[in-house]
Amino acid sequence: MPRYAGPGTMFRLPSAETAAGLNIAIAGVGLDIGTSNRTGARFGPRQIRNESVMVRPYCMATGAAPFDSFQIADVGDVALNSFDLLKSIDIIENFYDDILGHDAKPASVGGDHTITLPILRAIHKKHGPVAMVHVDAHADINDHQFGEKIAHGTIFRRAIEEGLIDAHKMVQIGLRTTGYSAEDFDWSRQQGARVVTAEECWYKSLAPLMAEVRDTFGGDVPAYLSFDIDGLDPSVAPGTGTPEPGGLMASQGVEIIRGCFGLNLVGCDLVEVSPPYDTSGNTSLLAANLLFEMLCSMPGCKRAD
Ligand SMILES: [Mn+2]
Repeated sequence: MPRYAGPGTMFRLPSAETAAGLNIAIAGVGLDIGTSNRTGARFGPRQIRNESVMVRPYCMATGAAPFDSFQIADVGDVALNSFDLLKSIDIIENFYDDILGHDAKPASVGGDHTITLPILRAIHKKHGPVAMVHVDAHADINDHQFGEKIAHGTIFRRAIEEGLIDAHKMVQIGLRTTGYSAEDFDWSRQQGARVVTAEECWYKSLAPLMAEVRDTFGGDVPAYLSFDIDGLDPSVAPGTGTPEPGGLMASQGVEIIRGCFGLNLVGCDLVEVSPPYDTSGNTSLLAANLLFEMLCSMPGCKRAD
């Protein structure tokens, strides 16, 4: 598959030409022409790779050892057409068809949230509809943005309409601030999704919520974790295109990801890091650590006794 291999690899892992022989393929998708406001997420994969060099191989809290558990490599970045969103969507879907054709699970780094739609289209062909854990400040369920059906704020409506997600097994966590109408989050609820606003998360551990999610989803149904960094508060993750105040703490983001262990995760993504707005590098550093936690939550990841 055409790809761009940037400098360095995620977590200093081996680089691979394809996902052949891998359990998990880490891929970068530097798309940011689906954004409605500030761009820059195209630089996410390379900056998160840079900041990932200090991520060590063992999780001290859970004992998880993803690199002892799985064959994981960095398969590089999807070679996008930065002039054409719809062509890029098709290019991404083809890239993920190839990863999934090798029976590898994709762990993706965006890029803006538009990338999740073609990834889910590819996953649907292999696994059918997925259960969804969606962390975000926004529901991303607009019918259109500026008249466009595909953009970073419409993808979960498209994915539900296309049957890619089982909306009765969907939870959206961290939604908040201002909407285009007071009913903005209701469409998700009408489809059967559970909406957990940021206010419902304030001052709390999210471990009990995730225990409920595991009960609802079960351990067999294919599940997907889509983590928009803007679900977290701008005080911990300012480097993103559409920051919103009153978001989740970094520790709550970690709890959500750790709480996915026990689900049958078939893929995950971390999106919307925009390095030009990440002047300290800390948003990318946090993103690298969250991506590591996602690997730790993949089914079958070994834990120390
Ligand atoms: Mn989003």
